Amino acid sequence: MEINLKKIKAQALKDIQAIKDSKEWQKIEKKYFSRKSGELAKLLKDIKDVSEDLRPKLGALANEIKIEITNALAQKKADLDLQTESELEKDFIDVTLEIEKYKLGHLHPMTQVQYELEDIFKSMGFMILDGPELESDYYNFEALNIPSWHPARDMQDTFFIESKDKLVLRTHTSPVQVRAMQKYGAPFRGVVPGRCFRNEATDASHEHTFYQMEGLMIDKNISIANLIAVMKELLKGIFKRDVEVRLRPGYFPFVEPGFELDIKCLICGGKGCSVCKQTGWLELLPCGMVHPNVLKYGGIDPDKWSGFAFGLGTTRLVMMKYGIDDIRLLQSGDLRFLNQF
Ligand code: FA5
Repeated sequence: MEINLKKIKAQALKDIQAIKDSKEWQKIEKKYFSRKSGELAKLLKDIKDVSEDLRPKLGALANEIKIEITNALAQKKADLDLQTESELEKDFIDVTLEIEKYKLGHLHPMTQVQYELEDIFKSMGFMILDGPELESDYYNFEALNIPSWHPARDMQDTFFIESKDKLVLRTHTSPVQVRAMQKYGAPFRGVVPGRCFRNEATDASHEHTFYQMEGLMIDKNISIANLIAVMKELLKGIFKRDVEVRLRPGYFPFVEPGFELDIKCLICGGKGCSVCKQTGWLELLPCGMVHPNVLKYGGIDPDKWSGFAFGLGTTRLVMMKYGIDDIRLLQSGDLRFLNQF
């Protein structure tokens, strides 16, 4: 038996040395270690039949040889950088498997409508302007003919910022009127899309943060007829159908005369609902002829030039365009709502 063990060892080491690839490696491993037919396994089984006095010596020798062959096999595997079938299976990557596709987002309905409005106004020769959201008290109120003592300040409940420069979160986009006049002078045509803030008790049509688009046109002999023509062009471009509007007098210290352009509520068709506060009409587009004082603040001579201005409530326009019955949905970040646009 001792001779047999030594023969197996010699043969095994020879076999192992001759291995060239993973297939051969596995064949040799099976030849010696297979539980049923492996040569070492068979011999180890036979040890239990030898006499008791020889058994410990032979057992120890068999174990030593087993370890030597195991080490030689492991060394060969490392030398050839081989992987067994089960290892290969573990590393297998199915490159044909479908991965989850990227879900492309889209523009928020507010942004979509803002871009549409910009296109409409660009086609009429208006430039697109920007202005600061954190605005000075001067541009937000003073330069718009609303001095600090004026009761009209109550019309727009404001977030004041504690600062020596008297800053406010702008309550409307109108401050850019005077900024634009100072920068570009007359004649001028421009719109200012942007975010505004008010200290509001929110409801179906009022948010603390909402969007407006200011419009300003200054030239020689500008009249209310020009104002109405531009408003009609704007509503036709956005709604792509006839919508009923009404013009009524409205008070804003920075226009004279001033108007409110209301749109018949498209949510209830004019019957009355929570969005139009049961009136059937929704205040959408305050406007008017620029007050001479405001032209002066902008450095423009009111005896030579005149102009109109408007402050479109873009968030409410979006509600009317898409039939949204609660303004708060627009800033909710709820994908079930947003994915509909
Ligand atoms: C103004 O803000 C004036 N600056 C508009 C203006 C500009 C008048 C130029 C004349 C000339 P008013 O406070 O009405 O006006 O707001 C204008 C529009 O903004 C409203 O018609 C409404 O559509 C929208 N709006 C006002 N407050 C809110 C609010 N809390 N939530 C949503 N939309 C609002």
